[in-house]
Amino acid sequence: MSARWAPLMRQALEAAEGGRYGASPNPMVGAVLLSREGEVVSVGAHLRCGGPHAEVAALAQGAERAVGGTVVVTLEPCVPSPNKRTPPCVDAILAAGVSCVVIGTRDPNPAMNGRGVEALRSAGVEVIEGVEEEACRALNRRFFHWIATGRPYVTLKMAMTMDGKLAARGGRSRWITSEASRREGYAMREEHDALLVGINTVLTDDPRLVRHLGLNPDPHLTRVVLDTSLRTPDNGALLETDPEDVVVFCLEGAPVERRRELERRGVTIVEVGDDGRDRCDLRQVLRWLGTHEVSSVLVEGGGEVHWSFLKEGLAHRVQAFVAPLVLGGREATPSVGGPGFPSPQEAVKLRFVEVRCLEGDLVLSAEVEGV
Ligand code: AOF
Ligand code: ZN
Repeated sequence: MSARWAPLMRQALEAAEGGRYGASPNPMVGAVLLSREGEVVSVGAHLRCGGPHAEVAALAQGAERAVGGTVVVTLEPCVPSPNKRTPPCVDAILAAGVSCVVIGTRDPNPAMNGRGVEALRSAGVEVIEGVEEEACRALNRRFFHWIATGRPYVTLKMAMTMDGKLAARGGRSRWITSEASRREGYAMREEHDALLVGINTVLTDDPRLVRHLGLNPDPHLTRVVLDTSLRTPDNGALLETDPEDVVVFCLEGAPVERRRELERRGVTIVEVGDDGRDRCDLRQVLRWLGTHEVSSVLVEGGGEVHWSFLKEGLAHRVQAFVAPLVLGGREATPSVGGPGFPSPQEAVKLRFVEVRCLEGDLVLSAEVEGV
């Protein structure tokens, strides 16, 4: 039974990719509409948060052939809920006279979870569930995590030498990896809701942290700095463009006049508790971001920040761009700093999910185990 639907679900999954850069914090969703005779009528995707959902996009292109037809969709169709931006898909499916809906996975959003399936069945629509379920869940790993925990999914991005250094003694890091690696790193920015760095990175690199590839229809990107005592300079590159997209987390007792100055520039300052080591409590940071529609965060260093996320079990994925260089040096910046773990048994365990060559560099992607 499911064998018949699997290729169509894969087609819907492919269509869902259209939302990779624009759908967030909504999930990526794809849908295929089949006529009563089983022919593919149209394909739709949820391309942009606030735009039409995948099912609605597919129906809009072939409503006249939808009667008695089938919708194959990667995620359970949505039902009415108070905070929604668009009309519910279940209503559109019923209005179109579709008689069967094939679903990849249920929507973990508590406003939906199972209600879409129930609403369709009680209206007499046949519902087939669980086709290519694993792939449909994997597609929206970040959304699933955010909806379930209220905290964003965290990816650490590191550009390092083969001996694991982010910068040479003295702090110089431009450029370790190839242009292709850097471009791929910029593309990662376009598919995350926020970028995060530590104050040391701001002070050493003076980064702009902007999106400039134009892949995401929304040029605005929340840029986050962990800055316990508000040392973020107000004449740096970070505040040159869209300072109102910048959020700086600090500790209680940070200088009031610095706070006023940054707020005057439009920066949001959020005070959080300390983590016991005079650093910002990352759980509070992530909770704040999660409640402000940030479903995914790309952490771009430095080494101390990477350590904090890994040590606290708050990083989910690590992506390393490894250049064929050796910097060496006891004082060079390690990709992960902090005091380190005392033994390999206590180390953070990863699982490699991809290894690639990219213009002379290696790209290593790993998932953190047990988070
Ligand atoms: C679907 N098809 O293509 C998507 C769904 O604010 P709204 O109206 O865009 O609704 C957002 C919620 O709808 C989102 O949190 C998720 O539960 C669901 N996403 N559902 O039937 C789609 N993107
Ligand atoms: Zn919907």
